[in-house]
Amino acid sequence: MAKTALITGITGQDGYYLSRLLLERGYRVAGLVPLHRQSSLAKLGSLASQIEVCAVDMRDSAALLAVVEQLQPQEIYNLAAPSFVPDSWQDPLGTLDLVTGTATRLLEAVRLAGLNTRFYQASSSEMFGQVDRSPQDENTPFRPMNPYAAAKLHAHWTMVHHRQRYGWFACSGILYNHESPRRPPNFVTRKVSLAAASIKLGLSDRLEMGNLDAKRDWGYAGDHVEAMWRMLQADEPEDYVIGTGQLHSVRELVATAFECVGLDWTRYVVVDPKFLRSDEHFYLVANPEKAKRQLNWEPQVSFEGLLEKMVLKDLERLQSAEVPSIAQIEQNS
Ligand code: G4F
Repeated sequence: MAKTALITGITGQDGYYLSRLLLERGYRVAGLVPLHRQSSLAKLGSLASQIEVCAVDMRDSAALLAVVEQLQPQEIYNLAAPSFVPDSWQDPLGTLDLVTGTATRLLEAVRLAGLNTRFYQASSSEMFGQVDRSPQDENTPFRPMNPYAAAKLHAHWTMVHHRQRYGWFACSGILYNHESPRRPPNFVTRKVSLAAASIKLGLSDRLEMGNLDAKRDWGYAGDHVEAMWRMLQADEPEDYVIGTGQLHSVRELVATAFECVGLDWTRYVVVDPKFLRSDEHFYLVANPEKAKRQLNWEPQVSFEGLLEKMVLKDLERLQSAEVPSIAQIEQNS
């Protein structure tokens, strides 16, 4: 019989790639969607018809328990979270409730339902924060620097405590930045890919950026969801750092994306202080050796390959007027 997987945050970037992977592997896939976000189901495109959607209030423990009891999932992937880090400063408590509250309510639903469900918690490299060593691995101390990171860390420890107390198969994937053409344009990779494509097509003539010296370990979302799945198929429940192990600056990111369309970025990019961050960190880079060794996981898409994928997709979308250009987005914001 097909295994059932329940995914929270199914309409996000990772939800899409993970659903696609699980459907390809013969799973019955169910997704939780917050009551007020049902319109976002359109983001699942052709996958939507193959997914069982459960509309719930993520703050409603009884509703979550009812869904878990009804579906009896073999695997739960808890991906739901507001993921744009600066927003967490506007609503620290709301962030904590959504991130930690959802993880805790789901874990408790599994306990109350008496199931033997394997549980994946989407943790973040942001939890490492102000690091004193690079690269980071599973033994690096956590020093979160913003409400988002603190909330993710709380959720991570809640999962660890449930694993220890109840002997569950629960894992945390500590993921570094992972991107794709499905990334929303407020994140830097998509902002840049959309700008490069918009400028190439004559739809815009400049790009306002934050810190060009900031560095990140950028991987492909499709590769990272493969790691999530492998964690839940392993013999033992363990936590893993997932990233490419390569650090690139925002400046390199911009140069590489503009190169994809044959443009010299220095003619178009200006720094606007409104995009600078006071909680910036510079050296978050993964040591993914444990995942490579124990899960046989290896990223397949390079930094350059990722940006090419994103820029080409944005060119295609702009040409078919499927998305607004970067200039239109700025005008409306
Ligand atoms: O794309 P970003 O906004 O992603 P960030 O903050 O690193 O967070 C992402 O990755 C985390 C780790 O996996 C996740 F936990 C989190 O949920 C999210 O997925 O910014 C990346 C970098 C930052 O250093 C930022 O300061 O790009 C720098 N940057 C420079 N100019 C900019 C800009 N970021 C944005 N969004 N916009 C700019 O104009």
